[in-house]
Amino acid sequence: MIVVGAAIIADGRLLAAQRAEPPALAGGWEFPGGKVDPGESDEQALVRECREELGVGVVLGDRVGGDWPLVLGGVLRVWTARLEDGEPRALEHRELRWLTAGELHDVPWLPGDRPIVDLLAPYLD
Ligand code: 9L3
Ligand code: MG
Repeated sequence: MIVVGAAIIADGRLLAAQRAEPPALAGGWEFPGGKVDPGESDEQALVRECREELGVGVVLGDRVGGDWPLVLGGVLRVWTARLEDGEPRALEHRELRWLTAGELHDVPWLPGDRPIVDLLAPYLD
């Protein structure tokens, strides 16, 4: 399973999203995104997921690292992103937070997402 996630950055802050489900992951924080569907590119899937989950259009930037293993199986692929239209809303998440560089570890990231967070500090200057 390939899962894609967006590190959305605006005004020097990173968007973190708190999962609402499944019970094993609820309460953990993640890069918004989801599974790549058959016939979709990774990038197409990520743009679609940001529209579905947050109600925004995004423009993708750099790939952040490679294939990051997920605890429940599969790999996570992450891109930086900037907002093209709309303001993110928690349409499927429990809560959203914009984190400054100094706040990056103030939320309990999902284990699969946590190692990626440190690679984003240079983008928040
Ligand atoms: N997952 C982990 N970190 C992320 C995302 C977007 C997803 N940043 C995990 C949680 C689920 C699986 O990948 O087990 C599929 O995600 P989704 O389609 O339920 O969002
Ligand atoms: Mg999702």
